[in-house]
Amino acid sequence: MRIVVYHYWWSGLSRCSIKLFFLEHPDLMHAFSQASLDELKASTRGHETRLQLPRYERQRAAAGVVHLGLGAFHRAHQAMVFDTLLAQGDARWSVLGVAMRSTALADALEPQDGLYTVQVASAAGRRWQIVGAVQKTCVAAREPQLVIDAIAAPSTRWITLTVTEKAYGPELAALLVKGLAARHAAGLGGLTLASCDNLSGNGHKLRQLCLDAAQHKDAALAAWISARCTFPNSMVDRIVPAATPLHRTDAAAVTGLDDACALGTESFWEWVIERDFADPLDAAALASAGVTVVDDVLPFEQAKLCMLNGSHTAIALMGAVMGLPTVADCVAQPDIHWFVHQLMTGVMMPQLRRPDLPAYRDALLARFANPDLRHKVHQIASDSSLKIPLRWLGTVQARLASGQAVEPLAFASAVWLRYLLAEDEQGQAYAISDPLGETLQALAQQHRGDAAGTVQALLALPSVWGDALPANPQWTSRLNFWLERIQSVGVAAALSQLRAAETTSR
Ligand code: CS2
Repeated sequence: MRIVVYHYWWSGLSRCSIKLFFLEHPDLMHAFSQASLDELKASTRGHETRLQLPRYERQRAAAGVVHLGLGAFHRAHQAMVFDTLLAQGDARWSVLGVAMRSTALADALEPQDGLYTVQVASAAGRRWQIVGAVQKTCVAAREPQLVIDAIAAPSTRWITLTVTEKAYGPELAALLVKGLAARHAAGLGGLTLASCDNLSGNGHKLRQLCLDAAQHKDAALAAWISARCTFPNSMVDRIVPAATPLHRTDAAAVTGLDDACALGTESFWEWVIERDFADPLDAAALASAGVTVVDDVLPFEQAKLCMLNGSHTAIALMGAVMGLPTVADCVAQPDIHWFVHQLMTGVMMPQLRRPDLPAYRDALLARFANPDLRHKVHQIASDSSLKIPLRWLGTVQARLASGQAVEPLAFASAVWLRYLLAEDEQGQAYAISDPLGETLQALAQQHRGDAAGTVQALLALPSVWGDALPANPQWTSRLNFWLERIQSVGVAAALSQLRAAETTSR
């Protein structure tokens, strides 16, 4: 079958026709597993141009990495770095992928022997890669002892985490500390615990969380963690939208295999991590796979959190309210493109230290415009009550402290308040996925149509705004102003007004 596909491909038949062929003949599509990968390797040897396969011997050694938070991002980012290291012959980097709660992905990967296909799309075209780094999967909520045993296994050297902002709490700490306690009791060496979540000082936060929990349990354990385990701060970057059925049919058209876990991403990726490893030799290993190892990650982390994630949140909220489905649809609107360029150039860049910020900004704008990603605004808008403080509010506070205007971010914050009505400007309802969702939505509904009342009620949430902002008259009056404009004329017209005002004031 695969030979037939390759023949079609080379003979100029479009992927689209091959996709249709598979849709008509699903029975001819092979299930995906190590055995079918081996067949594919044999039939394509020497002919890989747009399809890259894991040609190393998989499952030779026990997993060296326990990853918490198995999802699309890990599979298209850290797991692909580990795949490169495995392909270089370093067998220590295969992964036990732990989903924290949801069982679907872990259970779909298991019969596929952990294998999945990633479509990498850029202006230069598309390519596909089958990733072999994930050796096994499990679910922490269902099999906690498996995770604890894996953390305490002699082969384990690293724990990586993509558990999202909201998971940095007692439950995560308890799981990690149980595993580390078992490791300590077994007399094994320490680990590198690398948080890959979009938090500032993510390593420091994780370290504090673990040490606080360990201290409660056993002071000797806390001392061992502090002395033997490391928690490097890091910045991770790659845009990885949630997988859709289209990724599955696209991948099948190329591989002839039915991959229930296929996903897509962009060609850009970055992992900048502090030189702080339980095994110092890991710095060279990671660097050989394209990771940037630095002494201070802060300039990279702040630039990414503000310029990429901060813009993302603003774009997503505007798009959600205006009824624009994807990030690319949003930045194709000239006023939204202007807003993002202005937010980065005029507001964020002056306070950032990453080298060559204008080039970084231009690359970000091009990445946002990538039409192949189909990155849904509602995916990014989820958990905004946790993302806004990390992505926007440091900048707002710095600007208020130096007497500067807060305009672009006051506008974006007003859009968030409008977003909380859970209905776009065409009257289409949407779900708000946020730990504070019910409270936020109830407050927005209660004050519907009353800008000042909405601002007052929603600013009274210290977990989002802290204590100083709600009491700042400049901040509250600009929020009132923009929410009133958005309510009266809609986001697009209010945005044109902002653009006209900012252009004349310069
Ligand atoms: C996004 C991030 O969903 C979101 O909040 O801003 O997932 C973003 O795509 C990644 O951080 C890119 O590296």
